[in-house]
Order: sequence, then C-alpha cells, then structure tokens
Amino acid sequence: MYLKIISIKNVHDEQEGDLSIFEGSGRDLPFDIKRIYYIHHVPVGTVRGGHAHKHLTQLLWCPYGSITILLDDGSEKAEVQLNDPTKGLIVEHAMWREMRWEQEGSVLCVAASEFYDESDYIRDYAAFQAYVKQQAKLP
Ligand code: T46
Repeated sequence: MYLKIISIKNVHDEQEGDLSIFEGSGRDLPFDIKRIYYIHHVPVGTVRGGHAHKHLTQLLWCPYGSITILLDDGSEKAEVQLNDPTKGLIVEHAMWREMRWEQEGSVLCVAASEFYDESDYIRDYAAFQAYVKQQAKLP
C-alpha cells in the first residue's frame, strides 16, 4: 500500500526548542482544512477508530507520544507509527483505520478536509468491503 507520509516543516532553536508548521490551501496539504480535532487522555492499549469515510481526507500527526495507525484499503493492510511531531500521515477516503495508543499521554491531532458529518462514516467492516467493491466497479 502506498503511504502518504509528509515531513512537517520544523524551526529548531538550540535554546528555545522547536516550532513545527504546515499550511493548507495547496501549500503543504493537498486540501483546505475545514476542521481540526485532537484526541487525548486515552489509556495505553486502547484502540480507537474502526471505521472508514466516504469522502473525508485527513492529516494525522502526533505532537507527543506514540500511536500506531492501522490502515486497510480493503485489499491491503499497513501500520504506521506516529511518534515524531514532524511526521504526518495523510489518510484518504475509503480507508479503514484504527489507532492504538502505545504511550501514556500520547496526543493524536487531525486536520480534516470537511466539517463533521456522521453520514460520511462507514462503521461496519462488511459494509466497508462492499463499498470498496462497489467503488471499484464505477467508471
Ligand atoms: C477519524 C479518526 C482518526 C464529533 O462530534 N465531532 C467530530 O468532529 C468528531 C471527529 C467526532 N465527534 C463525536 C462523534 C462521536 O460521538 O465524537 C465521538 C467520538 O468519535 P469517534 O468514535 O468517531 O472517534 P474515533 O477516535 O474513533 O475517530 C476519530 C474521527 O471520528 C475519525 O474521523 O478518522 O479519529
């Protein structure tokens, strides 16, 4: 599976530390950001997610800690470790995802291409597989 991992620009200062930044509107991300959310205070070992999106594209990054992202496009599976504040993972639509918390205090940040819409979620794995098959048949 082709993984879209980006390097987030980082300004390092020996005395004052680091400042990391990315910009939307086609500069650093291939989409305009309509929503930002972050997931925190998650007990180690917890697996969240377990769904796909019909249209949403997102950038996931972990400013602190370590989180494993498990991706499944319906035919292939892959795992990505987010444990570097300057590394981001773009997760496209039609991708089943799970997120496993590996380290206490880990924070998952997400920049999303769309506003929140529960009807964009596919929360059942069999329905996801049927959706991927149906999309593959479309011209
Ligand atoms: C995703 C992964 C990486 C809202 O009300 N507004 C929002 O913008 C979001 C994202 C969630 N919610 C509500 C919906 C649920 O009642 O928050 C609750 C928890 O959401 P969910 O169980 O979908 O959370 P995760 O951690 O399983 O998944 C989230 C995103 O929902 C999802 O789009 O890709 O993070």
